[in-house]
Amino acid sequence: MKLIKLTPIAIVASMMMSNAIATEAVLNDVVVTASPMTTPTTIELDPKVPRQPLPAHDGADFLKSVPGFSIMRKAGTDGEPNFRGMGGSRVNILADDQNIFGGCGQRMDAPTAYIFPEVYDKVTVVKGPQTVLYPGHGSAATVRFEKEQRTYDKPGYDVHASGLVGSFGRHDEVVDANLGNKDYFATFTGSNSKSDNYKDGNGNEVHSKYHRYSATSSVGVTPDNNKRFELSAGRSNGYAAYADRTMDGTKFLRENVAAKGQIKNISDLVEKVDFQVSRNTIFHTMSKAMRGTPSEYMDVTHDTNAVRITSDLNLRPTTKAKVGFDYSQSTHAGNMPMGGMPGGYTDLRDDSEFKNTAFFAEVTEELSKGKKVVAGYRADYWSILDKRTSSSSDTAGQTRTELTHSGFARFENQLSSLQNTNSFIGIGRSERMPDYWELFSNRRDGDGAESGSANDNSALMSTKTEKTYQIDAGLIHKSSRFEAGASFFYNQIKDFILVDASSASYTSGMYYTPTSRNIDAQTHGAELTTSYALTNTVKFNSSLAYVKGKNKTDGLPLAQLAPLEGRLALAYDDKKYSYGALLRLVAPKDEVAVGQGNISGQDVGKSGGFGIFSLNAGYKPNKKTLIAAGVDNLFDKSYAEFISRAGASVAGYTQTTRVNEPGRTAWLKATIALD
Ligand SMILES: [Cu+2]
Repeated sequence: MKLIKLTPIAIVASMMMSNAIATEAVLNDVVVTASPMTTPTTIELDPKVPRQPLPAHDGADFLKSVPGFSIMRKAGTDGEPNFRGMGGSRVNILADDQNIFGGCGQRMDAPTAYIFPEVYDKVTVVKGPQTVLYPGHGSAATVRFEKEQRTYDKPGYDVHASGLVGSFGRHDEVVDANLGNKDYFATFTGSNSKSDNYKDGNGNEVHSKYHRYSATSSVGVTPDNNKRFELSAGRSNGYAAYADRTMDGTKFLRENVAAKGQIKNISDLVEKVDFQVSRNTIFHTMSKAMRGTPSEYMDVTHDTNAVRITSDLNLRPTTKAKVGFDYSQSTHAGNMPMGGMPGGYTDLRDDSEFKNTAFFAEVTEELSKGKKVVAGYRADYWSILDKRTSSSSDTAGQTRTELTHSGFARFENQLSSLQNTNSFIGIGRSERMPDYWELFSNRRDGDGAESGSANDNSALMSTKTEKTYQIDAGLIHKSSRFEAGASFFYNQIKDFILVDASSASYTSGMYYTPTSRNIDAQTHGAELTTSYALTNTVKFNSSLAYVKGKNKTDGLPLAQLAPLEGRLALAYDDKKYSYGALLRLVAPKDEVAVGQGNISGQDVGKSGGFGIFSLNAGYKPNKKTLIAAGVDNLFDKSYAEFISRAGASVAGYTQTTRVNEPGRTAWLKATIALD
C-alpha cells in the first residue's frame, strides 16, 4: 500500500485560495462528496441527494460526507458514527426528535442502524455542545433526521422515489409519498435495501451481506392554518452479516408509534407549541444462523417511551426563546439461551430501567444587525435501576439517581472587515450520563478477582458522569464564487468514560467484557471546507478534518481519533450533464492506544495512509429526474479505515487486521420527484 503524507499547512494553503468576484452563484453539487457548514456550528444535509462514496442504507454511512465524521466499519452496514474522535452516545442521534437506543450489548446496532436517511427530508448536524434542545443531549454532536411538515391548501401530493443498483448485488428501492388537502394529510415512506457480500481491493470476500426494509405511515389533520395533529406508525427489520465478530445480526426489528401536535400563533408571547408522545421498541437477535448454527443465539429488547413538549416564545422584538420538557423511560431486556446448557434461559428478562426528566431553555438575543448571542441551559434528572439478579450484578436492585447540568453560550457576528463572512465563538459545558453500555454491558474498574463472574462487578454506581468543557469557534464565508467554512474546537473532558480492554486487568469473563473507567482527556481540532467556482460550470471542492487528543490520566494518546483527512473534488455541471472526480487522502496514524476506546470499539493498532479516487456522473433530463452514477475506489485499492473493528475469523473468509473497506464499487441511481 502506498503511503501518502499530508501536511496540514499545504492543504490549508491550497484551500484558502484567493477569492474572485463574479456574478454566478456557486453550483449545488449533483453528487455530494463533502458537506459544508450552513450556519454557525450547523450543517444541513439533504438525504435525498446522491452521495459518494455510495453509503450503506443506514444513518451512519451517510454521515461520511460530513468532514469530522468517521464511520467504524463492522461489515456492509451498521457502522458506528464517530465525530472528532467521540463515539457512542457522545453523538446524539435523533429520528423525529426521538432517541432510538440500540439493543445489542455487543453494539451490533448503533441507533443509526434503525434509520434510513432517504425517507427523511432534512438531516441537521450541530457540532459540539452548542444546543441543549434535544433528548439524549450530545456532547460531541447532535444529528437530527427530520421529516418536513407539509401542508396543502388544496388537494395535492409530493412523491420522491428512487432506485439504485450497484456492485455486489446491491439494490435499493425508496419511496416517500405525501398527499393532502386543506384539512387532512397522509404520508407513506418505504425503503428496501439489499446487498451481497462485498469484496475488498484484494478480491477477498468480506462476510458483509445485508437486507433491510422499512415502512412508515402517518395521517393527520390541519383544522386551521395554526393547528396540526398527526399519528404515525413505522416498522423496519432486516439482517446483517458481520466480519468483526463470531455472530451476525439476524433480526433488527424496530416498531414505532407516535402522536404529534403543533399549535401556532397562540399569543403575542407564544409563537408555537409542539408536543409529541412516542414509543420505540427494538427487538434484536444475534445468532450463528448465517454460519450454520442457528441454535446459538441471543435476543435483546430495548423499549423506550417518551414525551416531549417545546414552546417557541417571543420575549421581546429582539429576544426569542425555546423552552421545553422531555421525559423518557427505557427498559432493556435479554435472554441467554446458551444452547440449552444449564444456567441458560430463553425468556426475556429485564436488566435495567432508565428514567430521564429534563427541562431546557435556549434564548437568542439579536444585539444589532448581524450580531447575536445564543445561550442555553439543560437540566436532566436521571434514575437508573439495576434489574439484574444478585448472581450477575453486585448492585442488583439498586437505583442510581443523578442531576446533570449542560449549557452553552455563543456569540455570532457578521464581520464588517470581511464581506459576507459570519464568525462565531461559543463555550459549552456538557454533562453526559453514562449510557446503558457504559453502566450495564461493561464492568467497573478493578481486577475482577473478587468473584468468579466478571459481570458481578457492576459499573452502575462507580462510573461518574462525563463533563466536557469546550470552545467552538469558526467562520463561514459565502460570496458568489467562493464559499468557505472553518470550525475549530478545543476541549477538556473531565471524567471521560474510557472503555478499556487494553490488558487482562481491564477485561474479564468469557466475552472479555471491558471496563468503564473515568479518565481526564483533552482534544482539539478543526474542519475546513471550501468550494470555488472556476467557471460557470466547473467547481473545485475541498475539505479537511483534523483532530488530536490525549488521555491525561494514562499519559497516552486518546483512542479512536481519526487521522488527518483531506478531500479534493472537481465537478463539471451544465445543469443537464455533470461529471465529478473525488480524491480522498488519509494520513497514516501512529498515535494509538490499543485496546482503549468507547462502546463502539477500541483502537486496533497503527494504520497506514491511503488515497482513494472515485468518479461520478449525472444526467438531468428534466427538473424532476436525476440519474447519477459513480465508481467508488476506481483503482480497487485494498485499505481499511483507522477507525474500524478488528477482523474476526469467519469460516470460509480471509481474516484481516481490520475490516477492509469495499473494493471498486460501481453504482447507478435514478431519482424522480413528482408533485
Ligand atoms: Cu447483537
